Amino acid sequence: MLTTALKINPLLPTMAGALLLLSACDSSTGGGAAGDVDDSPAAIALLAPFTGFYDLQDDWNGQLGDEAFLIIETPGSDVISPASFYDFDDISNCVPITPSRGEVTKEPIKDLIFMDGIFQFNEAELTLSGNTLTIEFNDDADLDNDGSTFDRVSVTATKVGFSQVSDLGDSC
Ligand SMILES: [Ca+2]
Repeated sequence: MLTTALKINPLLPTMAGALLLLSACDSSTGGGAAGDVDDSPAAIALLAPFTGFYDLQDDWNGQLGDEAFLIIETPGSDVISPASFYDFDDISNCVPITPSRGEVTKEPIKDLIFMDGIFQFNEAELTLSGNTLTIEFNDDADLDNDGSTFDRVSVTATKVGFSQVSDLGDSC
């Protein structure tokens, strides 16, 4: 399975390496490793539950049958969780090789979780309830079709038991 993944996705070795590195960091934080910021361990503890693979509802962007996936990685010692957004190609039935990349962080003062850098979700705030992730963002593309691009909308995604990009499907 790994051989196939390496063949279809040249990004995977880098990603696997990064995940290994993050796992290594993860085990050391159990001992209360000091961060640059006093509240780093608390912030990492808030970010950690968001780690995972999320399947967005089929009509997340107002189009039935348009599936997408969001991957949030384990937060690093820099208190940032890298995020990748894969808008599944429902016509060719494949996963784009290059995702939209961003990062998930804790708001400096409040216990809010933000996601930046993924253009589909401008100024996004994330909340998690069980396995359901809610992404609230500025409706720049008028996904709710109310004629306004100045409103906030939200979509939900369900955490799924995937562990690598190749689990999402064949690469385009
Ligand atoms: Ca709107």
